[in-house]
Amino acid sequence: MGKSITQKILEEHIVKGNFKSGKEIAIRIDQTLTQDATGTMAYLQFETMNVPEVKTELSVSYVDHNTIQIGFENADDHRYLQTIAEKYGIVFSRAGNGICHQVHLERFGKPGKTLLGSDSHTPTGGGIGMMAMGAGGLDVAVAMAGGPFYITCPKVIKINLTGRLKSWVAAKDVVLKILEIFTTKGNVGCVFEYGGEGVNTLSVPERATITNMGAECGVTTSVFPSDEITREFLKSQQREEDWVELKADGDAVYEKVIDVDLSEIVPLAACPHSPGNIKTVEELKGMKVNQVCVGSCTNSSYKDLMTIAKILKGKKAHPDVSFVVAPGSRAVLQNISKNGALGDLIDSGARIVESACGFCIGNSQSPQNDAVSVRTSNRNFLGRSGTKSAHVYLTSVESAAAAVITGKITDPRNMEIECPLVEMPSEFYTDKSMFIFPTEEKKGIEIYRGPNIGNPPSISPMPETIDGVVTIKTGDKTTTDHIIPAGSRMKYRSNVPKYSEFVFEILDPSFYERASKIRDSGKDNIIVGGLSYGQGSSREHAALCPMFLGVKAVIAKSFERIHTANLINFGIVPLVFEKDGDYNAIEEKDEIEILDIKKAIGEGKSIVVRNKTKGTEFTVECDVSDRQRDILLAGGMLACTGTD
Ligand code: MIC
Ligand code: SF4
Repeated sequence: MGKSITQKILEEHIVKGNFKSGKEIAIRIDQTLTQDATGTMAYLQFETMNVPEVKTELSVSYVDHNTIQIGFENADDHRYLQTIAEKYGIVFSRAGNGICHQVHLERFGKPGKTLLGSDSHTPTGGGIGMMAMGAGGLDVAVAMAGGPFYITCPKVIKINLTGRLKSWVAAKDVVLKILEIFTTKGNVGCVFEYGGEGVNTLSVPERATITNMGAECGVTTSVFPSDEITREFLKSQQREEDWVELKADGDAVYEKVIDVDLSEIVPLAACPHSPGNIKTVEELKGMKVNQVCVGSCTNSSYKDLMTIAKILKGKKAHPDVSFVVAPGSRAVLQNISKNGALGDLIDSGARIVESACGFCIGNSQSPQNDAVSVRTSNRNFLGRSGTKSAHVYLTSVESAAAAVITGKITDPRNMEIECPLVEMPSEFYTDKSMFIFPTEEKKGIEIYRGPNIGNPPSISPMPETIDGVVTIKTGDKTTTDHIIPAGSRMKYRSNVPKYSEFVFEILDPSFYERASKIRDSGKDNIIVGGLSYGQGSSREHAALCPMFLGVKAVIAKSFERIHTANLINFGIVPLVFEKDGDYNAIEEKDEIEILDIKKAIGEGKSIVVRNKTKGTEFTVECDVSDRQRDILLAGGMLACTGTD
């Protein structure tokens, strides 16, 4: 029986278990990446593992999220990260060098390798044929220390691409189409594997846009073959030696095959407040636009920036549109500066901002109240832009350019302009001077710890019975941005007690006070959620801060993969309603008792939950592996052995 690309890469890396979908497997990790906002906690945890240096083939620490804030916190954190990198043999990518995923694709990604990143958009590496997955910082720390990474062996779904994209339709529209088909929920435990003739029409950056935003579907990752196009890309980055061919066998077996004809796709947009809320740009046309932001790890490659520069050459941004461009990497910026395209962008009125996450995570460029903001990024969750009343529409660079010119949402096909053709250079200008590579002498460096760096939080073993209060009840698709906001609050990532003050801020600003009172009274806090709880980011703070506030369990209709792992790593029990309807019968402030939780975890049996306020009972399930059971019982991963 033939094998898929996914099976080939995973089998080569399996250290425990077999390739059998639905079963837990442990895999060896070749490369890791961290970014600053998740990195400080990951390295604090790594330090507790007492390993003299990282054991991976390559580990890179990027600074790209918190780069331009007021106050000492970020700068102190950067220094901590730099000294940690030097001490433990990690490559350090300095602030300004670019967004981790874009830079990793350009400089380090290798087909056939496994990559684990403390960022949910790590699957960007699937564009170059990697098995690239997002995880919480603690799981990445374990991988750096030489431990395996555990996943549920995925179901592989083939997305068979045929045809060719029409003018003005982009890779972003392809992934928005995929989001329309699969939505943002119900895809946990799957991998999207791309194949078919249409693959040959897409460049590596276009493939990376597609795998990047697969994260919004909740899949484990997405992957493309590694072919001649991949080889050309690596060659142009002066890395041809990193190329290997990677393709699925002709008779590979898939869970299901979905056909997508590229020639039928039209410009699309994800409407507020979910990346899965898809409409055609044509349907939205005429809506007045206040802001356009081009960039983020989804759409900030050389190809993207050349596309917008060519469209805007000789034109001006509409006077009512605030227009910013954030190149994905310093290399992209250097290349468009050397060929003159940067000048065309500046002439058009673009405000060139730093090569960093910036607007995407809401730590700059928050739009005006009630604004319509058109962005090329991947998430438009409520409040993520920093302005709760704003309406964020996610589109391709082409559709964003049309909005810049007209000041309205406009189908780019209706502009009377010729569609730009961007050739990928045969050789990119490269300059590694913003990386700090590890050397033997640097290993003796003293680690810098500013006052913003706390200690990893302490943990307590699982109680016999969870006896608590429903502190908050949320709806379907509760994202990690709802649970713990980023943006202006992100500078407290290394300071858990302070950051915890903002848990659920966007949904209920009184949560912190109420949860602290319940915890201090000796009771447990319990969260109730709907479908797909924990969508979005890999930020382990969405588990860590609730843990600090005494949250012991989350009862939901279903959970997302990375968040489930984070909850378990921090000793919070993820419980699933056996009957979805029981969700309706439970309310905020209800007093709840989960009896014999210690005994029931991992037995795969129904667990009885007593609602003392209502005088009712219902059942939930805790479907975890034996390994996860041990972690939960110990109160979290840090109490376990660490690396095996
Ligand atoms: C995001 O896009 O939400 C982030 C910010 O990159 C997160 C990581 C974080 O919260 O630090 C992610 O995608 O995992
Ligand atoms: Fe950065 Fe945005 Fe990409 Fe997250 S999604 S890594 S915040 S650019």
